[in-house]
Amino acid sequence: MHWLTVHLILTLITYSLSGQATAQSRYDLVNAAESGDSLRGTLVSRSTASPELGPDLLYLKLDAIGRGSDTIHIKITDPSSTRWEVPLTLYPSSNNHKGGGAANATLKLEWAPSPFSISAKREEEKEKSGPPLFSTLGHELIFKDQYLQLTTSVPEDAVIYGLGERTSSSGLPLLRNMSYTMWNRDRPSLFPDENLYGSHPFIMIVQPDGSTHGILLFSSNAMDVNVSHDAVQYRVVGGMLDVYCFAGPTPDLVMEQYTRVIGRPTVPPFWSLGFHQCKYGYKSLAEVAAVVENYTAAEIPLEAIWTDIDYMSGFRDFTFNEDRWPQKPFKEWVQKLHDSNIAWVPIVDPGIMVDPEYDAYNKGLAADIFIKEGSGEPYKGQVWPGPTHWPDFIHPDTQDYWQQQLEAFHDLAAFDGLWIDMNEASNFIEDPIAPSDGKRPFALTRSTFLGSGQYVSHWTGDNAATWNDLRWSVSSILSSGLHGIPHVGADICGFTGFTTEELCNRWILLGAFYPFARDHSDFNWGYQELYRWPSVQEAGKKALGLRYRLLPHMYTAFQRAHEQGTPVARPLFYHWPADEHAHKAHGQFLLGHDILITPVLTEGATNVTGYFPQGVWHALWNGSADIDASKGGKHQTLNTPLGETNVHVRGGSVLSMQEAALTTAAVRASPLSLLVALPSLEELQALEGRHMHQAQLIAEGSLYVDDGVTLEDKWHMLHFAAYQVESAEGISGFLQIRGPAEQGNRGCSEVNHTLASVQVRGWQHPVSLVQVHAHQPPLAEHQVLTRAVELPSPRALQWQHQGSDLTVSGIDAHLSCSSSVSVEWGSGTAYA
Ligand code: MIG
Repeated sequence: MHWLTVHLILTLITYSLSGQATAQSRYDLVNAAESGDSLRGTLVSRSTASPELGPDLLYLKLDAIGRGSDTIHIKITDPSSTRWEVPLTLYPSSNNHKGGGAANATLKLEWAPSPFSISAKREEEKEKSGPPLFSTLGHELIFKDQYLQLTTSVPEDAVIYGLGERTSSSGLPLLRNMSYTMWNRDRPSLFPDENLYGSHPFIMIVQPDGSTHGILLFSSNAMDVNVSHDAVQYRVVGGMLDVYCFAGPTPDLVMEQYTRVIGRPTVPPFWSLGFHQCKYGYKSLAEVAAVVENYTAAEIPLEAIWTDIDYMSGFRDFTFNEDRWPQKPFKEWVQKLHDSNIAWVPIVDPGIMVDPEYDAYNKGLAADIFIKEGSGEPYKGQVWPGPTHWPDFIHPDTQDYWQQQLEAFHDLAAFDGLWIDMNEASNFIEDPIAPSDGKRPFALTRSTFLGSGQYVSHWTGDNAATWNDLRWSVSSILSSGLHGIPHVGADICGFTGFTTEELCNRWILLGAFYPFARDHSDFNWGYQELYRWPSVQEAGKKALGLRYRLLPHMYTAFQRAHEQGTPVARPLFYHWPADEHAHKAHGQFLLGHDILITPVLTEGATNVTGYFPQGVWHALWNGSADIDASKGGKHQTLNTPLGETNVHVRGGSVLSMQEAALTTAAVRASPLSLLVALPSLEELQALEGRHMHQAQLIAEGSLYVDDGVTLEDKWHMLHFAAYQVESAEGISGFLQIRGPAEQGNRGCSEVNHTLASVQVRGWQHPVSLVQVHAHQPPLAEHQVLTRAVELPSPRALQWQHQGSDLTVSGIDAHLSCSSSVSVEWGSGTAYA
């Protein structure tokens, strides 16, 4: 019987069994051997389950390793035959359970031999009475050739996230009593609540007290995951049971543990954080060149122009249609784009046309890298070009073949990145481009799987130009981040269908803060470049202007994603897991830890109600209101007319900003300004009267610095810390800038910033003196600075104190890797 038929029948027969507390494992554990961090043994079948699905495997091998660490890895497989396993070559070799910092919880295993069950619990004393994080106790375990079933209990009152990729119409949390299918397919993302282009069998489970853990089923087989009121049941059609349990106990630590297994996200090249314009259906080189000119004329930032399959000759990869996209003029045009720091990104589909006149086809046949039928002939399918073969991207020779094709194509026109579409048939993308100058690759992919974030950026596929799709895009991008693919965006203004001026206006106000920001539309529908409507042009300028100012902050968040797996766009619960309202803030997200985006997502609306977790939120968007939620998280309605949105910065943070510009190259060349967003007055007052002359930390932040393009391991992190100090003369504050907090294996980056200004938001004390000091060598933290040396040119220094905003400009301090600079303000002096 075909597996699909089996699967369907099974769904009908066994659905009613799911979550039954009385069910038991059909296996006994024999020859159990515990040693060190592992438990190993043999599972022996006791009785038959669902015989209509085929015979049970009588003997299984159990390996459970990692007790005493933050990650337990349980693998159950057939010892007597080779079964499908996700190719481990695609994952970090450190793919193991070891590691983790002191904050990580650790796990212990509990198990019963007959009937066999296995559970993982945190070792900490206070966890004793709590529910296990993973437990098969009381659940059936079934292992047949084409049907594997594993169930774990989950707390009834927990919120569960994960199981992408789908467009969720109900927000980010998973619903209970729902079946989630994992099976990659070319299904437009405008259809909500269905499985789409990617599969990520990972869940994050957050209990009411905020304690968080994760479970990963490391399998690429088709499966249903049934989430019931008290259990999560995996029904898989092949492979093996390969489960990881991550102890957390915070969302951040779960991400660290999870991405240690599947691989950490790559840091995208800096330029790729700029704004991208794309369309399926651009008719010619002349048309696409005019689009770029119109952007320039409208003074809207444009970082990259994309071309869809339109440019190809008969949809053959690596070719140009000579009538309307002649290669020579195209190549020259790309050169001109590069002269203005604009990138070109073409689509390259994975399918190769079957055409004996076509070089890529002949070379592919000769290299013997196409996916084959059982008969040994290359598998022939049908996509854009007509008859098509697909390279087997995990074949050892495919990398060379693809690389050669891309190099030849790069000679035809120097692309800066690649766009990979229609790749659901093959989940795995090996290092997708390695341009000849060996720079950091940029590739955007539609299909994804566990660990794709190591290599690629992602867009959410074919959404529609509707208000629902605008709203749904928030949880789609957040979900991608939780699956380790932080560089993600949805097609701005909507792909399918005619967008409207109002929708496109609202969409750029949201999309400007997607980690990946691209406007893209479908062939049959109208044009939706931002300059097409004056109001959208204005909204685009303002929103992208703020995005570009925030690029150093966003880029720093990408480095953190790379180091620790932390998403760039984060759901509110990520930092407030014990706040039930944070779990329901479906229309908002954080960029990094410190920036909160609250867009209008409803047609005709001119205000929006957002949730503001405990703290003070300083408005960063000009015209938006500051929010004081220092007494507890609160909902607040914000007046937000068309053309406006809400962006807030968290009190307690130091934000790095550069100047708005039309290209990211110009942003990188602009001076740095730091925004010191202070906590509430009450919090600051609570620090007063403690110790005279003792500096109290009031805000913190960091900045990642590298050249933005190469793969060289030369980078550093600057650290910013603002303090408040009390002396007999009054209260003063200072911001200390120090590097390197961390640096690359090959040392610091040679890139230096020039600090132009510091803005302090929320300073309520009088200011009569502002000074800037350079220190050498760096001084110890939490100490009042003493050996201050004035900077050579303090004459340009200016400051203004209005309300509680203090702006210090004209600083002109050079920030290299080893700099130590401080900016001091107040009525007394912090420097004794
Ligand atoms: O069958 O290349 O999702 O972004 O414009 C459609 C044409 C193929 C689907 C992608 C879309 C792209 C389109 N592609």
